[in-house]
Amino acid sequence: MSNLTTLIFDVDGTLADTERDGHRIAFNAAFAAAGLDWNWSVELYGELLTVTGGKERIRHYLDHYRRDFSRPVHFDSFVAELHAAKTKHYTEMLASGGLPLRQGVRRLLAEARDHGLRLAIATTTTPINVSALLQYSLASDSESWFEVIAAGDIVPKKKPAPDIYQFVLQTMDVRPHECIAIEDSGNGVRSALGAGVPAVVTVSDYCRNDNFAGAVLVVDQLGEPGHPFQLIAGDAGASRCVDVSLLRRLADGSA
Ligand code: XBP
Ligand code: MG
Repeated sequence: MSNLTTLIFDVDGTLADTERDGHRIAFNAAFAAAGLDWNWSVELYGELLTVTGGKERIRHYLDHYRRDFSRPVHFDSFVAELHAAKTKHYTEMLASGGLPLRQGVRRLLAEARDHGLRLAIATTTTPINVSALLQYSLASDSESWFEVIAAGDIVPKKKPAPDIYQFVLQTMDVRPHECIAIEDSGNGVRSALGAGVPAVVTVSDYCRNDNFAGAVLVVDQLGEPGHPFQLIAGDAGASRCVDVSLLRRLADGSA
C-alpha cells in the first residue's frame, strides 16, 4: 500500500505554458489600454517572473525599472485596477481559444482520477484564471475534479513562501508525505518543500535555469507513453513518463 493519496498541481508553467504568450500579453494589453507606455518583452518578463503574483510584479517593475514613473495618489487601487484589467484580458484570451495544456497533463490527471487519488491546486495566480484555464483548456467540468483550488491572495504570502501548500494540507486534512506537488519553478519547489511536500518538477521554458534543489524528480515534461520525458535529476527507474506508479514510488521513497 503506497503512502500517496494526493496530488497538488501548480498551474502556470505546469498545466500549460501560460506566461510568455498568455499572462505577458495580457499585462501589455492592460498597460496599453490604460495609456501607459510600458511593454514587457519576452526577455524582460523572464526577469520579472522571479517575483510571483501579478500585482507584486507590477510594483517590482516600477521599483526597479521605472523609477521615473510618478505614482498616482491612490497607488494601491491603481495597481489593483490595472491588474483587474489584465485578468480580464487573460481570461478572455483563454475563452477565445485557450492555451494548450502541456504534454502529459491530461493523461496524468485522468490516471490519477482512475486510481482514486485526491487532487488539489496550489498556485499564485488569480482564482478566476485557474477556472478559465481548467474550463477552456481541460474540460468544462474539470474544476470539480479538484477538492481544493488554492489560488492568489487566499494566503498572505505567495510562493516561495509555504503558505499556499500549508493551506491545501490543512483544508484537505492530509499529511505532507501523503502528497506530491507537481511544479515548474524554483519558487514553486521552495514553497512545496517549505510545507514538507515532496516536489516533482516539469521544467517550463522560463524556469529552466532555476534552482530545483530538494526536488525528488526533475524532468523536461510529464511525457506520454510514446513521447518520453528527459530526465534532468532524480531516479525515475525504468519509467519514461510521469505516471501514478512512478509518483507512488517517489512518495514512498521520500517518506
Ligand atoms: C504564477 C504567478 C502568477 C502569474 C500571473 O506562479 O506567479 O503571478 O504569473 O498571474 P505559479 P496573476 O505558477 O508558481 O503559481 O497576474 O493572476 O498573479
Ligand atoms: Mg508555476
